[in-house]
Amino acid sequence: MEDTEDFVGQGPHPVDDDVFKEPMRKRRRSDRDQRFRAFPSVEQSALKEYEKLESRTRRVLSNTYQKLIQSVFLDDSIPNGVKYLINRLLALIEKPSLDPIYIGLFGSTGAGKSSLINAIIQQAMFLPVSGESICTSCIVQVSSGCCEQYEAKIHLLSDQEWKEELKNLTKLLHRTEELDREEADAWDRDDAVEEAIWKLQMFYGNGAERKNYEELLRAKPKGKIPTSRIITLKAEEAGELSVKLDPYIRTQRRDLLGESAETQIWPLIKHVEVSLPKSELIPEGVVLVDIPGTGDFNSKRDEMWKKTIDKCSVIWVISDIERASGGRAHEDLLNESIKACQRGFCRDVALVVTKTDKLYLPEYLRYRQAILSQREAVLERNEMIKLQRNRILKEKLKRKLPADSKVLEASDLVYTVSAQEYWQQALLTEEETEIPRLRGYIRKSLLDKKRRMVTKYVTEAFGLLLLTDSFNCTENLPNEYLHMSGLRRFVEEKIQLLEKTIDQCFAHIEQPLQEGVRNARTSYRRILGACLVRSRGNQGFHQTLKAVCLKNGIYASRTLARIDLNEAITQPIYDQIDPVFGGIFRAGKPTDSTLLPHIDAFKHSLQEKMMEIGVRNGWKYDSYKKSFLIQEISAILGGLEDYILRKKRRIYESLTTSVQNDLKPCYEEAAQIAGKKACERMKDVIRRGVDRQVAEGMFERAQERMQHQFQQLKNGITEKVKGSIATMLTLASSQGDGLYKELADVKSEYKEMEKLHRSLREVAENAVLRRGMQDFLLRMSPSKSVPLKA
Ligand SMILES: Nc1nc2c(ncn2[C@@H]2O[C@H](COP(=O)(O)OP(=O)(O)OP(=O)(O)O)[C@@H](O)[C@H]2O)c(=O)[nH]1
Ligand SMILES: [Mg+2]
Repeated sequence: MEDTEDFVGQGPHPVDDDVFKEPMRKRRRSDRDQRFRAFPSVEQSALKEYEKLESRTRRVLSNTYQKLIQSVFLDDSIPNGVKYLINRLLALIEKPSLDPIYIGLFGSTGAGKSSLINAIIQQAMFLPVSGESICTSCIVQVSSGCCEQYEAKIHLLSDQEWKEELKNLTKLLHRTEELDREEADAWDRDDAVEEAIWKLQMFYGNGAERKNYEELLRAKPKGKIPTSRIITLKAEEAGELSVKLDPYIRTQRRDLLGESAETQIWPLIKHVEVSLPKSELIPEGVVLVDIPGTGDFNSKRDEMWKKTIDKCSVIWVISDIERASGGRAHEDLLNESIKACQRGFCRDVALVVTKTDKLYLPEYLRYRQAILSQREAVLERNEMIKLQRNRILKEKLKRKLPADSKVLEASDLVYTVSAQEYWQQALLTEEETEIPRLRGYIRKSLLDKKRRMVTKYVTEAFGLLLLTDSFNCTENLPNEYLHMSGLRRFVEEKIQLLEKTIDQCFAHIEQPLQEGVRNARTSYRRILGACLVRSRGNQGFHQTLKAVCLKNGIYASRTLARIDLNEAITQPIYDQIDPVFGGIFRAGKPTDSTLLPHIDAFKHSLQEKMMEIGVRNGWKYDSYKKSFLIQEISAILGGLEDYILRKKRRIYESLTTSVQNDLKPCYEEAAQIAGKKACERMKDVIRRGVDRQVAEGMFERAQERMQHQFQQLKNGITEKVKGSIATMLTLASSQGDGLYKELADVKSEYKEMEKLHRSLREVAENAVLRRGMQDFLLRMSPSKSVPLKA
C-alpha cells in the first residue's frame, strides 16, 4: 500500500465531508479535527465519520437510559425485563471507546528499535540510543494525545514483587563459599550472578551481595521509593523530558556504580510509559512499544514481557540489515512473534529491516556488473531484500499459521528503513527512508480497528433500542408462538448440534497432538542435551543453570538468549499442532476445523428461524420483535468471540504449563545443588528427572490437559449460549407476563438509532469511494512521477 501523505491539501475533498448534518458545538468539532491531524484527508474523513457515528450512538444510549431510569425510579419493583435492559444500556454506555492498538517493536539489542521510534515520532534523540552497549533497559510505551505536556510514568515493582526478586537473587548467590577455586573463577564470569550482585549493590550499597535474604529485608535501600510505586515526570519540551527520563531507561554500565537517585531505584523499574502531547505523527489510540531483549530474570517483569507481546495487535520484528537473515536471535524473535499470533491478539507481523543506509559500495559492486551510485545501490538492495525476505517470511508463516491467515494476505511483510537518513537525507529522500510508510501502516491499523469497533457498537446499540421501544409497542405479537415449545425445541436442537460441531472441530487437534507427543518422546533427550550445553562449556554456566531451576525451567536475562526448558521439550508437539491450532481459532473462511464460522452458522440458523416465524405470523416487515431477536442473537454471539480469544492463550500454553508443573520437583532438587562439580550434578538431576517424568507419561499428561482445556472451552461456549438465549427468549415472549411495563417514550431515540445504523453502510461506502478517487487523482497528478506500486 502506498503512503498518501503527499496528498494532504492537494486535491479538493472528493466527497462532502459532513454527511450527517450534526449540530455540534464548535469547540468539540475543532477538538476532533486536532486529534486526526496525523491523518491525510481521506483517512481523516473516514475516521471522523466513524467517530461521529460512535459519539451520536453514545448520546442516544444515554438519553434512552435517562428516560428509562426516570420512568421506573419510584417503582417498588422493577420488572426483570427492564432490569436487563437497564444493565445492558449501562454496559454499552460505559464501554471504552477504543482500546489502544499496541504496536510492538521487537528485536535484539542494537537493532535500532529506539532510533526507529524517535524517527516515527519526529523527535531526534528522544529515547536513549546507543551504539556501544545494550541501551534500553525496560519496556517503554510511547503514545500521544492524553495530555498537554510531555509526560512519563515510571512504574516500579511493588514491595511484594521486590521481595520475591530479592529471594531469588540471594538464592542465586547462596553458598558461594563452598565453591572450589576453579568454580569460583567460573562463577565470576557468570552473567546471571554478575547481574544479581550489581542489582543488590545498586539498591543497598556495596557489600549487599554478601548479605542473606533476611538481612537484606532489614537493610535500608539507598534511594527513596515513592509509596505509589510510580514516578511521574513532566516537561514542556520534548528535550527536557528526554533528559529527565534518560537515567531511568538507559541501561547503566555495571562498572560504574551510579550514585544518582535515579540509578539507585533502577533495579525496581518495571516499565515506563511516555505520552507526548497531541502529535502530528502518531494518532491518539496508538501505542508504540519498545520491547527490548528476550525477557527478564524477574518473574514479574518476565511475565509482563510475555503479556506485552501478547497484547500487541501488530508486531514489527526489527532487525539490522547486516543481520536480517540467519542469526539465532533473529529466528528466536520471529518464532516468538508467530507464537504471539497463536496465543495472543496479534493479527499482523511485519519485518522491519533497519539501517539500510549502511552499505559499503565497493563491496556491494564486486558482485554486480553495473556501476551504481551509493543511493542506487541502497535502493536496489532494499528491493532485493524485500523480495527475498518477503518470500522467506511468508513460507515460515505458512508453515506455522493456517493457509488463509490474515497476515498471509498482506502484500507487504517487509519494510526497509533508515532512521539515520530520515534525519540527514544525504542519500535518500524522506519517502525512501520508508518512515512515512510505517506511519501509514500505523494509521491504517487504527482505521481498521475503529471501523470494526464502531460497526459492532452501533449494531449492538440498535438492537437495544429496538428492544426498549418494543416495550411500548402495540404491535400484535404472536406471543403464543414464542411460548410454543416449538421454538425452544428448535433452539435446543441447534445448541446440541453446535456442541457436536465444536467437538468435531476440536477433534482435528487429536491426531497432530498424538503425533507431536510421539515426536517429543523420541527427541526430548537430544533437545534437552542441546539446552544443557553451552558453547563456552560449563564455565560460567552453572549459576545460569541454577537460575533456570530457580525459575522452574525458564531463564531470561537482558544479555543471554532466553532459555525455556519446558518450551524446548514441548516444541515437537507445537510443531505438529501449530497450523491446526491456528486454524481452529482464526476468523475467515469456514472449514471443518474452524470454530468461529460454525458459531456464525449457528447464529444464522437462529436468525433465519426468527425471520421465518415473523413471516409466518405476519409480522410487519421491520417488526420490532423480530429485529430485536435478530440483533440480540448477534450481540450474544459477538460477545462469545471475545470469550474464545481470551481462552485461547490458556489452551495454547497448557502443554508447557503441564510439563513445567510435572518437572517442578526436579527443578527444585537441582536448584539445591552446590559445591564441587555442581554444574554436572545439576544437569544430571535434570536429565534423570525428565527421564523419569517422561517414563511416567509426562507428555501424555500434557496432551490430556490440552484436550481438557478444549473441552472446558466447549462447555463454556454452550453454557453461555444456553443462558443468554434463554434470557432473550423469556424477554421476547414475556410481554404481559408482568415482566414488561409501560416505559417512557423513546420513539425519537429509536428513529435516530435506526438512521445511525443505516449510515454504517454509507460510511463504509464513502471510504471506498474516497480511496478510489484519491488513487485516481494521484495517478493523474503530473507532480507525482514516481510510479505507484500495485
Ligand atoms: N547507520 C545507521 N545507524 C543506525 C540507524 N538506526 C539506528 N542506528 C544506530 O544503531 C545503534 C543502536 O540503535 P538503538 O536505537 O539504540 O537500538 P535498540 O534496538 O533500541 O537497542 P537496545 O535498546 O539495546 O535494545 C545506535 O548507535 C544507532 O545510532 C540507521 O538507520 N542507520
Ligand atoms: Mg533501545
